Amino acid sequence: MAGHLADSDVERYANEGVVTPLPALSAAEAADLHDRFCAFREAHPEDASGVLRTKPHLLFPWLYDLVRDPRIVDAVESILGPNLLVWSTSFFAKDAADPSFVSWHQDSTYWGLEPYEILTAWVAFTPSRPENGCMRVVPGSHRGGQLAHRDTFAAENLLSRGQEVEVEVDEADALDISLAPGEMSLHHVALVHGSGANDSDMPRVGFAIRYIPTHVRQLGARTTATLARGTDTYDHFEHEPRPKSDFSPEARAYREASLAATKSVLMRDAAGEWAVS
Ligand SMILES: O=C(O)CCC(=O)C(=O)O
Repeated sequence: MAGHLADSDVERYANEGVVTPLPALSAAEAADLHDRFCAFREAHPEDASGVLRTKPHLLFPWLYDLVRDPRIVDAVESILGPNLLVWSTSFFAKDAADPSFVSWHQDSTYWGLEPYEILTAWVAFTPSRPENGCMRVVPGSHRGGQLAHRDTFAAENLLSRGQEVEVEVDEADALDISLAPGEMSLHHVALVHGSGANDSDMPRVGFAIRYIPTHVRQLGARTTATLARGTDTYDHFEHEPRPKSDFSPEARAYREASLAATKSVLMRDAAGEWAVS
């Protein structure tokens, strides 16, 4: 399983802004997590899209435990160091024959975090391949700095503002992040990435975990984060509690309050509505 990265992977991350594929969980664990995800969606169809898109680890103990799983956090520590917070989590789910897509973008654009020592561990709960709309990245693009973006609020776009880079991305430069269930990729916050529709008969579900070292700051608001490892001497974020049971009223109330602050940062200056919660 992944664990600490080899020096060659750390170097690859520095040069390309991505390391993939890394083994994180067994296929059986990924299948069990996918079953839980599907069971919640079936039981709560009216809540599911919002709840699962933003900080679901505050609602489900099994997701809270996943973001602190040493098989994932060891790999993250190799890049970001020993004191780590989870700033956010999101499911990126596409059903079979689903037109949903993710436009080319950099995560750094609206997150209001500084410095850009931020990475995403994208954990595959199902196979994620070109035919079902796997994530695609432009290796090395994180070294080009922050690019201008425009908001589209396109209906099928899974991003909160439908944001996309204003420069043309040459598809020939893109790398498909093909993952088997239980594998993960790590990508830098300024890496240009996106994904296409799912034209297959197989769902595609990934769980994105956003890690930061404790010295990273949130500009514009005091928000909350989960301590994944080590100690936090900076106190830039209120630490989030582990939910006691699935989707409990206490956990839902805590998450709502947490999102209110985050929303004020993510949607500042936006022309449209908050789309993911
Ligand atoms: O899952 C996808 O297709 C895109 C994921 C993404 O944009 C992200 O993790 O930042």
